[in-house]
Amino acid sequence: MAFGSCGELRHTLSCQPISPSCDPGRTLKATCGGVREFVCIYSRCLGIIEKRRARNAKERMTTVLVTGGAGFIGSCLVRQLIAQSDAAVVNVDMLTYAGNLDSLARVADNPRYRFERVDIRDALAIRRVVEQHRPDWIMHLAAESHVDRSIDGPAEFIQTNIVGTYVLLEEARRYFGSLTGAARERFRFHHISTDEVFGSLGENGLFTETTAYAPNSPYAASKASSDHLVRAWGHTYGLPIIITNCSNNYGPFQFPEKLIPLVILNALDGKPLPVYGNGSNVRDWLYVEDHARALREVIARGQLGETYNIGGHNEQRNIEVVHMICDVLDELRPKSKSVPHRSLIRFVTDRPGHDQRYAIDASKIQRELGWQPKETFATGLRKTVQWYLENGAWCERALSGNYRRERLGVKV
Ligand code: TDX
Repeated sequence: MAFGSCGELRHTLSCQPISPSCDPGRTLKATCGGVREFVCIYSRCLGIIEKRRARNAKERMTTVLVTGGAGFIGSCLVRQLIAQSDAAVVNVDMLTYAGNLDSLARVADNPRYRFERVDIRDALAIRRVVEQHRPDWIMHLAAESHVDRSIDGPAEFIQTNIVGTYVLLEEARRYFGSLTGAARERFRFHHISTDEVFGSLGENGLFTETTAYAPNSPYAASKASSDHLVRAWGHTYGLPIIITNCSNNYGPFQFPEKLIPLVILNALDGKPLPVYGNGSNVRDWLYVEDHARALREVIARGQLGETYNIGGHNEQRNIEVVHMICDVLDELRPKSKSVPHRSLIRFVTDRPGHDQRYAIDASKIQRELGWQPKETFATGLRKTVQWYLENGAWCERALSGNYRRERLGVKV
């Protein structure tokens, strides 16, 4: 055997003189003591090289920098990208109270996954990360996201959601300016936002991509501001941006300050289930895996400069959601035969400025990209309850910080 080089890979080639019938494309110059030429007799050789080339090109195309990848939606996106694509993923997360690396345990050892503990407001750190990993796509999910917390302390929301997005946009612009050719063509900055920027609906109507912004809470105002910044960086500087606005997400790994996980965990502990006001507020619930799938469609095939609404076609009153959770728990983990979980429900002081109804018209993403949710609310909710029942350790870790499931955002 001799050792030969065929350009890309080093192969062990069988010593064999070039034969006249040899396909010139497969003729490889190899030396054996510097005197003889050899042909690669491995017919798979070029095929392997081509496959590797294609895979490398594909991987180059899909190096994704995800901000907030240790959060609820971000971690779902990271898990999907690793499990269902060839992309390399760089997770940039500061690990605030809602960030949890346990949510990424199943991808942590994957060679295509990298974690960078960085604050998105730290321009130099972001610059270092971007220059080191040279992403093709930036998917920006890092945000403070709990309305009740934004009522108690809006400053963090201004800092992370507005200033953080500004810093990221500037670093993306700087990096984009250095790109040429195919890398420049490929680059995308995708801002993941919320339907709360549109304000509150009455009994009828749906939020479309052209609905005027009318944010009501400090949280919603901070997300609306960041949407505007992203749009302006696209319009003024030509940064290739896309924005998505999504309805309420639910599913595994959601921090238990939000309605669904809070109600599940309180019910399991026999604690009161707080329903704000009279429980008539409506939300449009989307299973988080469906959302992550939509994000992947949008960044891969969405129109530059466009916004896409993402929703679950699943409008429910809060009290109905709580009833459904109680019913699933009565079946899977009965409290007692005579005392159903519904007996724990308590109507409590309403949230200040509480938006009455959110509902998304998701026809644009369905029409243009063929996306629609797979999960119904009944199937998704059952999976979610089941997950919380089976993942006590994750829940304990999530509740091991300062948060004690206390009521937030009541005082104004
Ligand atoms: O204990 C509760 N009791 C209750 O009745 C909590 C935590 C909430 N609620 C109500 C308030 C809302 O009407 O349930 C509804 C859902 O509340 P949240 O889970 O806090 O979500 P919401 O305020 O609707 O905002 C969510 O959707 C849009 C997310 O938190 C945002 O991050 C997202 O952008």
